[in-house]
Amino acid sequence: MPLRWKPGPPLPQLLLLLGPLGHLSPRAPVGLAQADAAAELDFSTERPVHLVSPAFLSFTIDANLATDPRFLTFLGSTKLRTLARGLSPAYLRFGGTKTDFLIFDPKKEPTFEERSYWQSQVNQDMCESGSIPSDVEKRLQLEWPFQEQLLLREQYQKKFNNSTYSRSSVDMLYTFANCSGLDLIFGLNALLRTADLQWNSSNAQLLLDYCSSKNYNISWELGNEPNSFRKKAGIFIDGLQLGEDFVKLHKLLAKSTFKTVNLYGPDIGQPRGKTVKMLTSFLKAGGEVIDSVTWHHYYLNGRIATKEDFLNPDVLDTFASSVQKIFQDYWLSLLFKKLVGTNVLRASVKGPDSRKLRVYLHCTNINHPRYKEGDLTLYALNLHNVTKRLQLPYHLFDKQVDKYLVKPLGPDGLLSKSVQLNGQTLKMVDDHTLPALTEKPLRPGSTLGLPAFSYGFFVIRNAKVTACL
Ligand SMILES: *[C@@H]1O[C@H](CO)[C@@H](O)[C@H](O)[C@H]1NC(C)=O
Ligand SMILES: *[C@@H]1O[C@H](CO)[C@@H](O)[C@H](O)[C@H]1NC(C)=O
Ligand SMILES: *[C@@H]1O[C@H](CO)[C@@H](O)[C@H](O)[C@H]1NC(C)=O
Ligand SMILES: CC(=O)N[C@H]1CO[C@H](CO)[C@@H](O)[C@@H]1O
Repeated sequence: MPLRWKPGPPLPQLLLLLGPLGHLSPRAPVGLAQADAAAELDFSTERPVHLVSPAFLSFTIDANLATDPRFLTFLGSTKLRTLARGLSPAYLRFGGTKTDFLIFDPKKEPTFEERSYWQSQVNQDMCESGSIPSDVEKRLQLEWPFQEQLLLREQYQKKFNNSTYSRSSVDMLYTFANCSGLDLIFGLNALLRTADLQWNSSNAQLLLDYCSSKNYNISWELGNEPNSFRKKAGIFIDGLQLGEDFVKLHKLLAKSTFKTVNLYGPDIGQPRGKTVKMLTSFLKAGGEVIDSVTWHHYYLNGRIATKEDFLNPDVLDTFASSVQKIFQDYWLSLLFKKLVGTNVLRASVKGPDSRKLRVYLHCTNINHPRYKEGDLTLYALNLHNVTKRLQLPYHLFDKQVDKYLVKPLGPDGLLSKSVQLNGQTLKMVDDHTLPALTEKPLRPGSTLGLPAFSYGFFVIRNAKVTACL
């Protein structure tokens, strides 16, 4: 199954991207004023249409965090690890534009910040004891906005400088992944080239040797959005060449302790036009050696979003940076992980509301203690600017349904820094503890109300759906 990085479950991002346009007033009456009838749902639950990986909804740490490796020390934060652990099982991809501008330097010394992190390890258990000394963390946090400016400037000017990272940086990243229950995927620099434009693998070899010596189980990629290498670095690499480079990397892996790890690629940008041609020729030369085809999908230009949503690019640009800052799509992702199982079923909305009322149906994740085999999880996004109601198919009409409705808190609407679940604000209990995600049981026979621009999960209990047994 192909891995698709950006979307995870597609909707958390989408909800955020609607931000500047949707105004959800928390005090508005929840739709009962609307006279229109509930939209009828149509489920086909005879058999799953797809099986997704339990790691569906995975995430990336942008490789630009290593531009100045001092900031990798953030990965020692207990709070961040607790948040990340909540989303396990998942892949953690370390990648992005900077992938092709990072060089491993095994002789480089750890930074002061990294050293103070490792020194804080008082006992043998890497995952229990470590955390950044708080003065170091505070100082890095103060300095981060300047670093962010620098990174944004690089992106804006499309001029990327090479940076080096040390063994300590690799340890930092691996420890974060391992202690958070995540499978690390590391993107190798594909812009290191010989005079005749073949991939120069010598730096990758150094990194593989180091990771082998530490017994690190890592999967690999080579390059990020190679279709725009010309724009980023003035070098054009065609699909065939890139395919051959992957074959070379595959050989290096086969010779190392990494025989069983995975290789993913080619991480092209939006698959259209010339980029599709590149993918086709890449697959001819390198298709045999990769475990999954990867490409990047951006909701910013999404097909699902309506024209009106994306009319103003300026708004979207500012919004993208806000999204980076807030990280609130986290809670949706957490709900998704806890409630949604791997079997995908077909669901649709009957009638004219269907395009803007997006519904998805899965078997429920039965790792959740409240639910059992045969239960269904419906999740739905209302893109309408008024409340909509959904009506379950007739045969499920009398089932008990648990609602998990997610709404932003306060006047900032979808840009709010806080999220409410069923009216309760979600926040960490302490650095080690995520809040309980408490359901609201609905009366059997109720319609499922979704306020304007809101997102809801509905677990249909005792549905006894055979495909989920
Ligand atoms: C590959 O890169 C290394 C390190 O920069 C360099 O020493 C070596 O000569 C390069 N090999 C080729 C064939 O260009
Ligand atoms: C390495 O990680 C992969 C998941 O990415 C897993 O399937 C595999 O079993 C692991 N190998 C070892 C030797 O732990
Ligand atoms: C809701 O959207 C419709 C078009 O879909 C528009 O005519 C109407 O003015 C909008 N109402 C509000 C309150 O934004
Ligand atoms: C190097 C490595 O894989 N370290 C640890 C990662 O985490 C698992 C359990 O969570 C350990 O068994 C590994 O030793």
